[in-house]
Amino acid sequence: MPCIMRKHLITSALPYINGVKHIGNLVGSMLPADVYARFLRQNSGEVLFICGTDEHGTPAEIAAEEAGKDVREYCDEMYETQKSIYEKFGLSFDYFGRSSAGSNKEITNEIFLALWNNGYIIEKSIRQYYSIDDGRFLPDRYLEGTCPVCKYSRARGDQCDGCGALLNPEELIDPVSAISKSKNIELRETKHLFLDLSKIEGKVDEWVSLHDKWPDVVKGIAKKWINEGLKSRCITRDLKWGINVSLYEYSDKVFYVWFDAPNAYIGITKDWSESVGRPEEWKEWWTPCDEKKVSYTQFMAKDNVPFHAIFWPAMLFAANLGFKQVDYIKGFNWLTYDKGKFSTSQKRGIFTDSALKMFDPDYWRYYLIANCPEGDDSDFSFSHFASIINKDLCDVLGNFATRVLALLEKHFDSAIAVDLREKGNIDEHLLKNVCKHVDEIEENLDSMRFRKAASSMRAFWALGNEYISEKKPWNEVKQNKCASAVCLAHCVHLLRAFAITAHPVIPFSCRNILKILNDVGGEKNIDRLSFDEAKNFQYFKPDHKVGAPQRLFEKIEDDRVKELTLEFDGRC
Ligand code: B3M
Ligand code: ZN
Repeated sequence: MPCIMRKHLITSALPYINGVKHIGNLVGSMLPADVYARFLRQNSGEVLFICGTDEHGTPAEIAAEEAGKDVREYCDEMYETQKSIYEKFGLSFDYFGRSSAGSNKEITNEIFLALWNNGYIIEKSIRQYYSIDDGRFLPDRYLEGTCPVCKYSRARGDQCDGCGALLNPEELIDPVSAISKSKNIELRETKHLFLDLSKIEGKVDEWVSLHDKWPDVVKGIAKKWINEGLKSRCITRDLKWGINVSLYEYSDKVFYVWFDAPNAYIGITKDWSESVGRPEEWKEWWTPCDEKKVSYTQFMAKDNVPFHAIFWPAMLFAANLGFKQVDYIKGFNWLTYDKGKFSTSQKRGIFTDSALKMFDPDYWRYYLIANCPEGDDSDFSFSHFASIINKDLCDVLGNFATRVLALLEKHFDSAIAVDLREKGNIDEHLLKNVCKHVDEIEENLDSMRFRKAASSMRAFWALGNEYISEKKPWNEVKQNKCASAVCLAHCVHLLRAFAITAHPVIPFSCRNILKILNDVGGEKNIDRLSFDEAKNFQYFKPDHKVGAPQRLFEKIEDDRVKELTLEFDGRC
C-alpha cells in the first residue's frame, strides 16, 4: 500500500461564514477531503482532518448587516448552522474550528511579526476609495464596479466573481459604494502594510516547480502567477471586524482576510490539540522533526489556488518559523448549476440545507463524487442526478443487496448455511476478480482520482449482479442446494466488500449494509476496516444469520425530477 504509514494532515478550504454553502462548495473542497480522510483512516494511516469557518473580511460584515445582527453574533450563529449541516453530510472532521478564535489571532500575529522582523513588510501610503455618504473607507467588497478584464458589472474591489481575476480597487470601472450604492466616493491617502512577495518569489518558484504532480488546474494557476511576477500585496484593511494588527501605529486596522484565513489551519489544529487534552500535539503536525513524516494535502476550488499555492507558502517561507508546507494541492474546477455559477451572495443554486431536506446525504455524496469537477467543470441538473442515483445506487448496488437477502430468506431462513473455509468452497475466479476491483478502487482513492474511484466502485457492484445472474442460485437451489448456498455465501461476502470499499463515499449506507448483514463488529469499526478486509471471503460462519431484505435506496421518479427542476430553475 503506497505512502500509508505516514501521518496525513488534510485541510479543506475553510467555508466562508456569510451564509449556508451550496453543493458546489461542498464538492469543491469539503466532500472530497472527507472521502480521502475516510479512506486513509480505514487503511491504517494516522489522519488529522481540519476545517472550520472563515469568518473575517467584508462579506461577513455585509452578511451580518443584512441579517440585522452584530457581526460576532452573526458568526456565532452561522458557525453552528454550518457545523451541524456538515455533520449531517457525514463530514468527519477531526476538528471544525473558527478563524476568529484566539488561536488564529496568536498565530497570525506571530507570523506577521516574523515577516516584519525578517524585512518582508513594507509601509506604503495608498489612495483608497472613501465614501463621503457612508463616512468610511471602502475596502474589498464594500466597493463594486465593472471588471476591467471581463466587464462583469458586479465585480468587487478585490476580486471579480465573473472571471476570478484578483483586482485592485482603483482598477474597477464606475465604482460605487456597496453599502449605499453611492457614487459620491473619492480616493484618499491612507497608510497600509504590504507583504513584499517579490523578495521571496525565487524561493516560491523553485518550490512550485518541485511539485510537478499537482493537478493541471493547480499547476497552471501557480505558474501563471509566478510568470506574471509576484507583486507586493496589501495585507491590512480599514475594518473593525478582524484580527487587529499588533503594531501600535496600525492598531486601528485589521489584517486582510486572506492574510489570516490560511493561518487558521494551524490555529484550528491548536484548538483540536487542546480539545483532546494534548495541547502540544499540534506541533507534531505543523513542525514535525522530520518533514517527510507528515504528508499534507489541501482541498479547494480553483479560485482559492493562488492563495494556497503562492501567497500562503510565500508567507510561511518568509516568516521562516518552520511550519510545514503543503505537499499536494487537490484543486477543483466549478460545479455549474444550470450552466451558470453557483453563488452564495446571489443566492443562486442548491444550498446544503435544502439539499439535505430533499435527499439522504449519501445520494448527494455519491452523485457529487461521481461527477466532481476534477478535470473540467461539470454541470448539475436534477435529471442527471436522478439518472445516476437510479442507475448506480438503486439498480446496481441496491438491487444486488435485495436479491441476495431475499434469496437467503426464501431458501435458507436468512442463514449463510455453508462454510467457505472448507476446502474447495471458495470460488477462486471470483476472488481474483474481487481483488482486482478492490485494488483499483484503492489506487484511485489513494491518488485522489475521485470520479474514477466512483466508477470503479460501480464496476465492482456490477460484478455482484453478473456473478449472481451467471450462477442463478434460484435455479440451483432445486437440484443442488449446497451449490446455491455457496453462491449466496459469496454474495454476502461481496456485499460486505462493497460496504467496506464504498464507505469513504457513502458512509451511512455502508454502515447500514453491515448492520443488515448482522456484522456487529464491522458495523462498529467500519471507520477502520481496511480494504484488505474486503478480500476476506471467510469471514461469516455457516450459522450466521443476516437480516430480512430491504430496499437500500429509493428511486427518484420522473415527477419528482420535474417538480424539483421547476422549483430550482436557476433562480432559487
Ligand atoms: N473562505 C473560500 C471561499 O469562500 C475561502 C477559503 C479560505 S481557506 C484558507 O472562497
Ligand atoms: Zn472579471
